[in-house]
Amino acid sequence: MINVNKIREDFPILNRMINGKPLIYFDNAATSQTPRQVIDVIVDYYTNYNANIHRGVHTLSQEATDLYEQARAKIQKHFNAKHSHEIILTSGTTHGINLVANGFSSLLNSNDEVLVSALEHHSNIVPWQMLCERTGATLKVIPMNEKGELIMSDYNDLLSKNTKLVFVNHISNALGTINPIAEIISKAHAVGAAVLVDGAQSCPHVQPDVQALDVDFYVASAHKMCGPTGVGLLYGKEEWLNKLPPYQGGGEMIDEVTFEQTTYAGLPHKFEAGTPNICGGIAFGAAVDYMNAIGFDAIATYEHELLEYATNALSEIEGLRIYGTAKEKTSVISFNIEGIHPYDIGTILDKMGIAVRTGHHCAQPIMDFFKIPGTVRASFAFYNTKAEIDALVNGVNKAKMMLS
Ligand code: C6P
Repeated sequence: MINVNKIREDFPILNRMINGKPLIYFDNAATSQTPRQVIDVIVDYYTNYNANIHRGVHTLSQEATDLYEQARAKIQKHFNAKHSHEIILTSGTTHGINLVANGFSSLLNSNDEVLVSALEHHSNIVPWQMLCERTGATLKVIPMNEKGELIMSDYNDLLSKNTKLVFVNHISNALGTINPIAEIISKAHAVGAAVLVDGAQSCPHVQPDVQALDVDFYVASAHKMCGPTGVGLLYGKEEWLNKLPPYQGGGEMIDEVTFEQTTYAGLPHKFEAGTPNICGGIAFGAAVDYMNAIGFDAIATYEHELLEYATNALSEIEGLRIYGTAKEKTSVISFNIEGIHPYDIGTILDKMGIAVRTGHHCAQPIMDFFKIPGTVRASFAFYNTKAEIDALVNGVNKAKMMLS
């Protein structure tokens, strides 16, 4: 059970006033807020042991290295990866996807096909389009229906012996749809294709088990799960990570360098060129601890309650249409009011202290599907309350009155 009042005490930012009103933060799908427990770890790092890692014999460097590697081990445990070296610490989801897409440049040719879902964020479209340009491979799209659910019969038809890769998000950022990734993965494997799952939006809500899913690559960002920006993870099965060439060259990713030739370090360092986001990595570990202490079952149950409550209340507003009505859905509501631009609603809500995202949410193909320029998106986290949702509904009603 979530004790929301107690949890809210962990988030100093929730005491802020915006335009003279208490902040109501409903832009959690863009980035989540940071609890004191994680902020303290960041302050402690820069106050007490800021140093470069894997390089120094001195105490500070060793302390920082130990804590960074402990964070990697926590993340490994959280995602149930078999080995800690299967966890590559990246700068975020986008970095992880680009790393894999770049690696596949030498593994694909013009007879190959790659499948992307219609529900993707631009981060899980553009790197693959660039890969197809480099290799001549063909990009095909798994379509969705009006509810924002992938059409699985079409997916079955698209799969063939030419399919080499499938990339799909676990949860859609624009609509909140939870995709049937276990089924997507097993069907892709049946034709010999590898699967990358974009977990940017799932990791704040569920605890993925990468071994149970048998997924080949799984990527996420710490800043969506109570951690800092600029850090994330790429999980890759050991055999895949060994097959892919390094993404960037530089310090740390080498075994030996001469002017004639360089040999590369083993995993995970082969993919971690340069000084990493050390403080961010350690704070990511603290964020994982924080969320686990609350518990993902409790988080999912509570957020589902918020989703139902908000869906029912918003649906009462005449002229309001919710986009994304999938049966399996997380706590994201995208909506528009007939005849009113989403940006105008977002601006008026901000005057009331309510933070939502407006626009295409970096998912323009989804907006094109619905033939709209964008939506208002309210995304809820475990520290939000029903009283805040009441204020949102009130705010939307007022905005509607002012703009109609
Ligand atoms: N979506 C949103 O408001 P980065 O920026 O690398 O941390 O995450 C990119 C990304 C990739 N996939 C999905 C499904 C995402 O939702 C995001 C980030 C934010 O919806 C910011 S655009």
